[in-house]
Amino acid sequence: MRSLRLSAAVAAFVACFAALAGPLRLAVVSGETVANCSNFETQAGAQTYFLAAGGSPARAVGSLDPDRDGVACETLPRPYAGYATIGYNRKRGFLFGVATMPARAGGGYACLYGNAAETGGIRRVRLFRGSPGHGSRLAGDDVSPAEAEPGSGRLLWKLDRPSLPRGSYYASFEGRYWPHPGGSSECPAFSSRPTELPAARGSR
Ligand SMILES: [Ca+2]
Repeated sequence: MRSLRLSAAVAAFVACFAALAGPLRLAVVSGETVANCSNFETQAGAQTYFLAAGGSPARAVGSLDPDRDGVACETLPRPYAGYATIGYNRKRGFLFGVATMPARAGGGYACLYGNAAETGGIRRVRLFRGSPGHGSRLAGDDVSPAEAEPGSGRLLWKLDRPSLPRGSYYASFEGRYWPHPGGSSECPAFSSRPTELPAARGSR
């Protein structure tokens, strides 16, 4: 099992998302903090920690993602969050991305459907330039709906953008319709990690 130090940045990030993560218990072994799924009460809480710690299909972060699909602790209960990416096809001038959603223990995948308007609608994406909390939304950026692939548990989206300045961008998947006041959503909003994208041809 790999281990990692709980950096100040990760600790701050986890504190900010304490409501999502629920009580967090991380075992400390010889001064190092070990991440495993038993430390978390919800899948979304584990996913939040996983991303803050630099998790990806190439980095499992302790034992949070042994199957290396970028989704942490699929066996934990709701709420659920996925692993999202964003990219830019400079030659053809379009933004694109995919979100891998948690597999349910009983079969199928969590949170492929649902948006702020409809519980049964497909997830919607909004695109931002900058960093989360400080990003500016791209004009005309709604990709509604994203395409859900129930067989693979993925959400796909694509947006033509022939003009694009170089910069850091991220995709944010809208949370599902809140079922009742004060209730908890099974599918809260989640975002890709901000990713540096090249400028479009002829742009800077
Ligand atoms: Ca996984």
